[in-house]
Amino acid sequence: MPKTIRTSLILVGFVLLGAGCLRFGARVSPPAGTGPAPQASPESGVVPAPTPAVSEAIIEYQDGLFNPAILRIKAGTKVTFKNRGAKSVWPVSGVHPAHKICPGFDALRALDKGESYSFVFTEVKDCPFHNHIAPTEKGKIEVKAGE
Ligand SMILES: [Cu+2]
Repeated sequence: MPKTIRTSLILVGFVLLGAGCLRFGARVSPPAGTGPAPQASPESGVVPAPTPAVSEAIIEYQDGLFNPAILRIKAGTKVTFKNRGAKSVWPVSGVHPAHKICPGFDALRALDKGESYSFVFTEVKDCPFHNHIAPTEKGKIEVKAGE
């Protein structure tokens, strides 16, 4: 029965074609930028240069208080103010109302609950800060020389 044989061959052909597609599909590499960056394996003896650690510190604000109220950091540290409470906070450099001691350190608006503001302190100096919408709520960031 040549017709049956031909039909069988066609079916086998489709099956093989399908298997080939699956194998090919499994080998397709992810688009550039989505996978992990290639790294040298420890066996190769090539150790990738360590990326400089970005220092970060957090000051939480809740119910009129900054925690910590006094923070000592090294120059280059990123400080993030996080509002944990229902009351709004506007972190800004002292002294109210001029805010000129640490230029650029100003959230520029009030942060509601759950919002945050970050600033990188690069200059070695003391940066007193306050809540601009309640200027009696204060704290200080002491920026020391890095290593
Ligand atoms: Cu102010």
